[in-house]
Parts: sequence; structure tokens; C-alpha cells
Amino acid sequence: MNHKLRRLTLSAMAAAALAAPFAFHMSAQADEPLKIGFLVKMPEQAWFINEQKAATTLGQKENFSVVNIGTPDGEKVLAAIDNLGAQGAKGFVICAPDVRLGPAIQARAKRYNMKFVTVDDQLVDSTGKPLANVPHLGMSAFKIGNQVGQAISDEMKRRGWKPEEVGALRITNYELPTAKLRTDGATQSLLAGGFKKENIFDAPQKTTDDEGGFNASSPVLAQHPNIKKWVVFALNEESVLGGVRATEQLHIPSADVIGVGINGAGEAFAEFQKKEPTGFYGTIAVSSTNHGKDSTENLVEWIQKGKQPPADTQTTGKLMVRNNWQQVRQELGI
Ligand code: FCA
Repeated sequence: MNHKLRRLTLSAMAAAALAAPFAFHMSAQADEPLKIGFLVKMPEQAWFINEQKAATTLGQKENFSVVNIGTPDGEKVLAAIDNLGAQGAKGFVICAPDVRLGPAIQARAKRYNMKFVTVDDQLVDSTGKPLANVPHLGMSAFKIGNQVGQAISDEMKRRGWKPEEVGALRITNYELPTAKLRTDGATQSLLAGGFKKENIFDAPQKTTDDEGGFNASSPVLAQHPNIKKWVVFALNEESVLGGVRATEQLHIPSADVIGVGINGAGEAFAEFQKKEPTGFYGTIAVSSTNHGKDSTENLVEWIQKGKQPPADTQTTGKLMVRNNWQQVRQELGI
């Protein structure tokens, strides 16, 4: 073998040796089904359980796998993204525990070259504006709030309540833009229906669940023992249920309470199934199934086909009360 040929053979062998594991790696990846994450801030809440379930079901149908992770704080979010990166996931859907984590989440996703979309709570940048270039799917918050206010107003009229004798427990979370829009929308419709502005009392909540609603409501109710009739609203039905539980603790009769929530998930169903009606009158139901499914579909099509998801999808809701909850549930596929 002459010199030249030998060198060529050696380098060809070296190239083959180098390329072989790489080629193997590539084909192993190509054969593996796509993997994505679905991260939610409150994994125990029926709304989020439904969303994750819908994502998993879609994956089973379309041959990709979904890693469902509960991320109740910022550290858990970042650790979850690291974990997904190590598993070779190509992206994730997220409802973050704090929307101000936007830039940190974006930076971490970039490290692993992952795409991501938000569901329910839209992330913001350091100036508080929606984070650019992150597709979002969430409720049409203000309009759904309007529906809450309208439902309360209609029910007050049906019960023949005089506005001057009714107080409103407005359970608020102004750090979360979708929450503020929802309670602002409800307030607008209540006022339009003749509710007295001075009878609306704020109950700022720390967490957007039953406990958060209960803890926020108790002191406000205690401060107004002269008010005998109450309406309760918040960003979601969990918080409203907390508020309703607070009225029960003070022995305010359920006939004197009108609570209207938002979501239409397990908690509301359980309440409607109680033998006697409670102060929880109804909820604006939105399809958590569609939120989970559609946000996942958007992400997967983006990863697999390069199809950019719509920048901002806003979903609608429907009033669900004791006598129509099963029908509405079926309609929305929840
Ligand atoms: C927020 C609320 C949830 C649900 C979701 C659509 O994340 O905390 O309960 O209403 O928006």
C-alpha cells in the first residue's frame, strides 16, 4: 500500500468511526416519538388536571408523549425545563406560577432549543407587557368577567334583592393580568345592572384556590356585619367557593348569597351535586379540555411542521348552573 492510499484509508476509517455513533444517534432520535412537557402551576386543581389529561390523550392519538409536571414556583419551573431538556423534549406548554417569570423561562427554553407556548396565564416581560413571540391561548377574560357580572345581576333581580342592601365580595388578584380583567369585567356588568359601587369590597387573595379565596374573604365579611346579602366573584370558581365557605362559617344563609365562578371543572360539579343548593349559584364554564388539547396541538404543529401558532387565541364561556350543568359539561366536552 502506498503512502497516500494508506493515509486516505485511515482517514476514511476515522471518519466512519466518528460518524457511526452520530448516525446511530440521529436515527435513534428520528425513531423516537416526539416528547413535550405540559407544566401547570396548580397540578391539584381540576382545571389543570383536565388540561393535562387532554394533552396526554392527544399524544396517544397522534404518537407523541407528554410529560406532565406540576410547577408551583419559579425554581420548579426552571428545574422542569432542565429535566425536559435532559430527556430530549422538543418543547412545552406552560401555565406559570408567576407571569413575571417570562424572561427567565424564555432564556432557559432557549438553552435547550425548545419551543414553548403559554396556556391560561400569559407571561409578561420586565416592563409588564405580554412576552413577545410566545403564542398564547387563554380565556377572553374581560368578556367572561362580563358574563359573571350579568349572571349575578340577573339572579339578584330574580330574587328581588334591592341594590342598597347587597354587598359584593370581589376576590382579587391584581398581579395576574387575566384575573384583573375577569374581575374588572364582572364589576363593569354589575355596575351596569345597578349595583352600588360603594358596596363592592375588595378581598385580595394570595393564592388562586379555595384556601386563597376563603382567607381573603373572612376578614372582609367580618368587617361588614350590617350587610346581610352578599354576591361573590373572583377569577375562578375555586376562589369563589372559598368565599362562599367563608359566608357559611358566619352562618349567612345560602339563600342570601350568590356566588358565580369561572372554569366549570370538578369543583363546580361537586357543588352542583350537593342535595341542597349552596351560595354557589353558578360558574362560567370554559372547556379545559380544549385549552389543553388546542395549546398542545399548536405546539406540536410548530415543532413538527414549522407552523407558527396564532399569537393570541381567546376562548369563550357559558353559564353553568345547578339545573344545566350536566348538559353544559357535555357540550363543552369537559
Ligand atoms: C388561571 C386560573 C385557573 C383557570 C385558568 C384558565 O390560571 O388560576 O383557575 O381559570 O386561569
